[in-house]
Amino acid sequence: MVKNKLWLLVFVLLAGALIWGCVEELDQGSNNAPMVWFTRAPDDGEVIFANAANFEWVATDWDDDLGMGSTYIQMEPSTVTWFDAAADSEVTFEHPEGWIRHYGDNIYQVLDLPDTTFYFSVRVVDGRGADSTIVSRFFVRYDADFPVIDSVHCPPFKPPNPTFCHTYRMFAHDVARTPRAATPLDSLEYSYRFVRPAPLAAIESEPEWSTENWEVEMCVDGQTNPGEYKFRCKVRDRAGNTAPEYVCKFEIIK
Ligand SMILES: [Ca+2]
Ligand SMILES: [Ca+2]
Repeated sequence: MVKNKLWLLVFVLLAGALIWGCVEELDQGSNNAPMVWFTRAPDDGEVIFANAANFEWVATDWDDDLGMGSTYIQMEPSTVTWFDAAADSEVTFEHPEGWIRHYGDNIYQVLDLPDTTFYFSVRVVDGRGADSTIVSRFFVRYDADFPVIDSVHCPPFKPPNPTFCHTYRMFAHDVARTPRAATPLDSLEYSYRFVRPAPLAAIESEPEWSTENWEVEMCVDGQTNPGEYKFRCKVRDRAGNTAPEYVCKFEIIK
């Protein structure tokens, strides 16, 4: 019992010392800077294929003095002049320059972004002047256009032999608002489906999308399985835009 009381006394003394220490620190003007982080924003160094970006952030402070504080945002660069090939004219993106006081909810949206590297910053200042800044650096490569399939190397509609192997090759290129936003040739992804007469099952690309899928060999035993064969293929860019399906077919009549 005496031992328990002793422990309680030690605990009370320690807790008291701790609280006293904290109070003293506050009296001496110690202040924690706010903690700020994005809950929605492009990841650092992320390439976005949209021409708009959305930001959302959380700010908190151990000292609970954000109520008297203020928030600022900054977009860099704030002015960009670029050539819009689709509109055949120069266009200027403009955002208010420098740190802008931001009121209300911790959300912000920027629209009509050109294909440039941007830095979006949020600076939160607490009621006693301590501040924290977070930055999202991202690359805009706006692309809403699907790639173009230039040609597919198909066998003739009436193959000379009923049994043969054929290598399908797909040739495509991408288009976008600016050349730098278009997907490079070697990054285009292809998918195919070779449909054969029943009871044969269709052969599908595996994985469904791959840069390797642009070339594939298919073998046909038309002696055993005559009928119509269809090769259906698709191509997509890195923004996920998919070209209309291209189909080539041939027929083996028994
Ligand atoms: Ca603080
Ligand atoms: Ca594209």
